[in-house]
Amino acid sequence: MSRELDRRRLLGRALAFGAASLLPGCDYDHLRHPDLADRALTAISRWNDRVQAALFDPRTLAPIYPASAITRPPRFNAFYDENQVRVVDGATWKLELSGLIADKRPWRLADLRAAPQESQITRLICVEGWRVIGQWGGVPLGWFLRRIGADLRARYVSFHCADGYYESIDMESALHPQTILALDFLGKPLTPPFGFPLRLRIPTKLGFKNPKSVVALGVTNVFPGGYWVAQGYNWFSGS
Ligand SMILES: Nc1nc2c(c(=O)[nH]1)N[C@H]1C(S)=C(S)[C@@H](COP(=O)(O)O)O[C@H]1N2
Ligand SMILES: [Mo]
Repeated sequence: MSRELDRRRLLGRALAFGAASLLPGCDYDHLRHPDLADRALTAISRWNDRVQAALFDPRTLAPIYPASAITRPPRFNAFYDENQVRVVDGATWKLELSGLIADKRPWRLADLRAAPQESQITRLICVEGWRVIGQWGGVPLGWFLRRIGADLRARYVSFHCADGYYESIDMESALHPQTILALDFLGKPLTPPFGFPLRLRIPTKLGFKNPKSVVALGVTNVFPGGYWVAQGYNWFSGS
């Protein structure tokens, strides 16, 4: 068995194990001992995070697709309905910076537009059981973190959104070449439902780790968690 296959099998098992801890409505003993079971499952999930982080190879690229494979129309998802999306004003919007960063001056949209841009046609997978292929363009997060003098040895990069959503990723995934601060979808500025003016686009992780309408970015060694992680989803959530 090749090293790559070996890695994939192990990863598959780690993911399956993680997924099993999320099965809803099962008549397990944990229904009678919710606290104990919750703590055990959280411990398993955190162990799972460590296994996934150890298996993550920052050189492995997520699959890329031809333009003909793009899903039209795109599919919206959030913890509310599309007609409840709050519209961010691009003219006054700022990306606030905090934590282990040398230059914490906020970035405006024009500053980000002037930075190097990357475009990718990749797949977004939602834990609800659907997937879409889209084309996102924007500033590589690794470039951005270096530019602001982020401590690249820190463990986490966190994101806060206009709608109160929040997420965080490990530094290695943040520095992955396909991880971008996306400004564009199909070559045009993101629309409000899909994360205007800026969303994280990280094709090596599940959909919920792609926060939309980001307003603040932090670099930290203190585990920041995330909206769905707080509901019991696995944090690393590679895809
Ligand atoms: N701000 C914000 N970002 C978010 C969410 C959210 O509720 N609010 N939902 C996440 C989930 S669960 C998914 S699957 C993707 C969906 O992205 P899409 O609307 O581009 O398909 O956005 C993620 N980012
Ligand atoms: Mo999702």
